[in-house]
Amino acid sequence: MKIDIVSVFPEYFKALDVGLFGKAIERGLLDVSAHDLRDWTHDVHHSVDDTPVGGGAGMVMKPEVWAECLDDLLGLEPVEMADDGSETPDPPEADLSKPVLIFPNPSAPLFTQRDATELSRAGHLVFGCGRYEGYDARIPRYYRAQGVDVREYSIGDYVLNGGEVAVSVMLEAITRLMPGFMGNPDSIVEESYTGSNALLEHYQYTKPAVWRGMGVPDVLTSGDHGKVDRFRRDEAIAHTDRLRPDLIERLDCKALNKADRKTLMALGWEVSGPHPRKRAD
Ligand code: 6GU
Repeated sequence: MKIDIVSVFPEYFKALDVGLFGKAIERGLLDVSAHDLRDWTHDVHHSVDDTPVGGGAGMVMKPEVWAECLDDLLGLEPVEMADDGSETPDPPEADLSKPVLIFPNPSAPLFTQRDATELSRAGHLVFGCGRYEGYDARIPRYYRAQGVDVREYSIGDYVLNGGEVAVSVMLEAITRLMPGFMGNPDSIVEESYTGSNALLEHYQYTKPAVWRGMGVPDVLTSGDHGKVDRFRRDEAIAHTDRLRPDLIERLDCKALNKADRKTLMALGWEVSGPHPRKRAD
C-alpha cells in the first residue's frame, strides 16, 4: 500500500517508524511518504492559510497550495470548473485500485472499523492534514468532481488542533487489517467492533491464578472450553450492555444464538425484532 501524507508538520510522522507499522515499512508492505505542504508554496512566507471569507476567527487553508500538492501526488492536471462541483454524485461503488483521498475533519462522519476494513484493501491512500480552522470546502468538492474517491472523517466527538493525530489513528486502524501485517491474524477476528457482531471484549487474565489475594473466575481454569466460551460471551454482552448499549441496539437478532438471547433478556432486552430493544419497564 502506498501512503502519502501531507501536513505542515511532516516530522510528526517520524513516530510511524516504530512498532509493527515500522516493521511493515521495512518489509515493503507499506510505502509511506510524509510531505511538507509548504513545499508547494511560491511566496516568501510559505503561507498556506488565509482569513475566512465572510469573516470570523481563525485562518482557513488555501485551496491553491493544496491543489498544486494534490495534483502532483494524484497525477492530475489542473481543470477550470464550469460549476461548483456540488452536484457530483458519490460513485455507487468504491474502486480501491484508484487512490483514495482522505481529509480528517471534526465536522465529518465518524471513522469506524467498517471504514478501516474497507480501506485496508486500497492500493494508495493520500491523507491531507488540515490545521487552523480547517480547509477551503472547495478542495474535497473539486477532487470529487475529478472522479477521485474523496473521504472526510472525524475520529471522535472532541476537537484536536489538526489532522495529524487523526491520520495516525486512522492509519493504524487501517494498516493492521492488511493481509500480512500482523504476526497472528487470528487475534484480529476476536476483537471489539469486528467479528460478526460488534461487542466489547470480555476481560482477560494471565497467571498467577491468585495475585495480591485476587483470583480469576473459576470457569477459566476448569478446562471446559465450551463453558469458557460461553462465560466470555456473556461477559462481553454484559460489558456492552453497561458501557455501550448503542452497540447492543445495532446487533442483528438473527445472528444471536439461544444462549445470547437468554443473556440479553436477563439484562432487560427484547430480542424478538430485527435488533434488540431495551424493555421499557
Ligand atoms: Cl479528524 N480533526 C480534528 N482537527 N479534530 C478532530 C478530528 C479530526 N476528529 C475529532 N476531532
